[in-house]
Amino acid sequence: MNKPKRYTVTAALPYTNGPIHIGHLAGVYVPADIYVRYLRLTGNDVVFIGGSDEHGVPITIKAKNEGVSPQDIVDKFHKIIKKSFEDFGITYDNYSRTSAKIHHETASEFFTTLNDKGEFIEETSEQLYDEKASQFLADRFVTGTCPKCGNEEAYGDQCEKCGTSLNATDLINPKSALTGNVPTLKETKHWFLPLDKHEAFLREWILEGHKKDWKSNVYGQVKSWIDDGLRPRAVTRDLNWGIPVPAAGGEGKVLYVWFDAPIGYISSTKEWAAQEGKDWEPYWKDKDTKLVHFIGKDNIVFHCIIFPAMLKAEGSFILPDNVPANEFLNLEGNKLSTSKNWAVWLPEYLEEFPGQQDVLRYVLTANAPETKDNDFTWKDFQARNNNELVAIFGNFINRVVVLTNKYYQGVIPTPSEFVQEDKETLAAVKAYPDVISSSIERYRFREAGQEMMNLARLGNKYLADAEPWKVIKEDEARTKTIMYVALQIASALATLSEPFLPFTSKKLKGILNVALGDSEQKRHIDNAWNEVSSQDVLLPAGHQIGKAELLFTKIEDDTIQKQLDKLEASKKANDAANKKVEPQKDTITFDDFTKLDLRVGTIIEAEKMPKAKKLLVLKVDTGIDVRTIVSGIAESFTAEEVVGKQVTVLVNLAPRALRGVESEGMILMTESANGKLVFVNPDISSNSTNIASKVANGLQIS
Ligand code: B3M
Ligand code: ZN
Repeated sequence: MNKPKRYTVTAALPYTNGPIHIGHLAGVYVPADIYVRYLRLTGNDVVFIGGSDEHGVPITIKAKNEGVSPQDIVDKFHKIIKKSFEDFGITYDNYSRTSAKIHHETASEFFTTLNDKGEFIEETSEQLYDEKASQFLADRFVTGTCPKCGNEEAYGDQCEKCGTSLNATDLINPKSALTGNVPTLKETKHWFLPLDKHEAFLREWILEGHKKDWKSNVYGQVKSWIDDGLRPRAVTRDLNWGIPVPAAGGEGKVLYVWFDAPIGYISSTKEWAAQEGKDWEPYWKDKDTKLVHFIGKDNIVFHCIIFPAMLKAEGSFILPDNVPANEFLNLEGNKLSTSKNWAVWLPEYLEEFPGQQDVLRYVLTANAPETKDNDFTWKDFQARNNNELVAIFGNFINRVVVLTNKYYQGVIPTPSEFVQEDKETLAAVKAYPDVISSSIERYRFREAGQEMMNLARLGNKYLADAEPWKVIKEDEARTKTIMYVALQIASALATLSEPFLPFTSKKLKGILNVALGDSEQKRHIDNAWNEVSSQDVLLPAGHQIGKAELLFTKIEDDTIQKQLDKLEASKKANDAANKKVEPQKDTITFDDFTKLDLRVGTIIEAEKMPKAKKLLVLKVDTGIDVRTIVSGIAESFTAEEVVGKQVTVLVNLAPRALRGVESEGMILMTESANGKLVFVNPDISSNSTNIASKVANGLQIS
């Protein structure tokens, strides 16, 4: 498209069944906020839309478990989530909720329009039913094996492992999440959106039209979905929490959450426009509007296939220009998980790192899972804060402000002649707005954030090389020029850092005593960003700045250790909760037991079995002979570490061939209390004792 007239930017509506964590922030909300702040700073007409997704099965399950109503759950978490967004500077123009009246009306109307146009198929079919709970099972009410990838914990609407969107009846071995029952089939009527009917359009629009500009992870998922063949998809459910189906025969049924939730973007825009006295329609219907959806990778099919098919079927809406979905963020090497409490929750972060929202925003941007899943570690968080924010950005600003106050009582000095380095530095600063823009416009926020930091680096290096603190002793005129140049860089940073570090930018603008275009004055459209390139003077001589204040503070090791300890505690609690004790096997007789010939042996050689992950080939001195034993311990022990070990060997086990190697006996292993594989330790000095007989005499093998 040519330069858009306006932008409608949306960020996924979070399910309102818990607070949000760093994964949400990194994947969706920080990039979306960087994008809109940048658009505002470049003078664009942009509306940033969000809200809470308050329908859907997980909310009803949580309500049921806690013995409260779904409304209680969403009221509680809507407030918490909305506050987290405000706290972290996510500058929505409107944050609505799908339980709002305007949303119920908008979604009902949308459904009715499609229904009246004959865009649905009404069909009675057999659906999964839980006899015990007297309830149909769809979406998260049912789990089973994914027909595509074999994941045994796929849900009735989606497999989170391979991303495939499923119908509940597709699941192999379905099981009710409510009662654990195996569901039966029962007839019920539903409205289906015939996605197959829209296949040709989707193919042309995405596969041909957006091959180049959509991210390859997004394009790839969409392509494989379309190539697999699209099928009609039910857009109604037999539930009582949601938006009632506004059609004859719809009693007792509600709209499928993924039908109503994306319409939430439209309702939220309407709500905003009404408050602002604006017309919402151009933001959704004018072809010169650029619509961009920020989401996580598990939402791709809904935003790239189902919602566009709905919009197309309705007929009067524009389609997204881009859907820059991110991959997932992991935490210290493991998948973020609410149920395992493996997460950094935003309200908790704020309690433990008060006022340090920008540090988290910065680290999450630097590590954003843009092209692949990525890992958040507390050590990296500390390093990026101490080595980049404190040592580069903070240090540069602090030196500039302290010296300006010390030498000139905070008044920007008049420069004399610019030498080569000054000119080069000022020219380099002017290039930054375009460099950062180019990354942001291609949705490469990591790169953009690093370029912003490069500008701070440039400032830091300029000062370190020019050494005004030395020059002042012999050349006052030169010192003034140096400080003047450094102050221009500081001013450029105040503007260009805003999308990434909004709190810092604000503080810096306060210190520099400037009212530079600030994207939070949303209705004030100017072009502060481009002024960094177009204007020779950002801070004029004679301007009075304020006193120095620290922008960032060093994070100490013990602070980080506290966070690591917290995660360790989660892990322990989880392991304890998940520890399955195997039931006792059938009893054996004493005679059965004495048949076992157990000896203490010594491993004298060991090597890995080629092409077998688990197997080690051992030579064991049993006292009777030296024999070969193949043992499945290679995932817990290396060949080197087992050589010389004393082990307990069952020597009269019938030999058998494993991968072509004859194994004559078995090494006894067991699991320690923390689930690690350990040798049954003979702990007996004399070699080749018949342990079975000792045990029979009351001696324990530990
Ligand atoms: N609530 C899923 C999620 O939170 C869903 C997004 C809706 S966006 C319209 O991941
Ligand atoms: Zn799967």
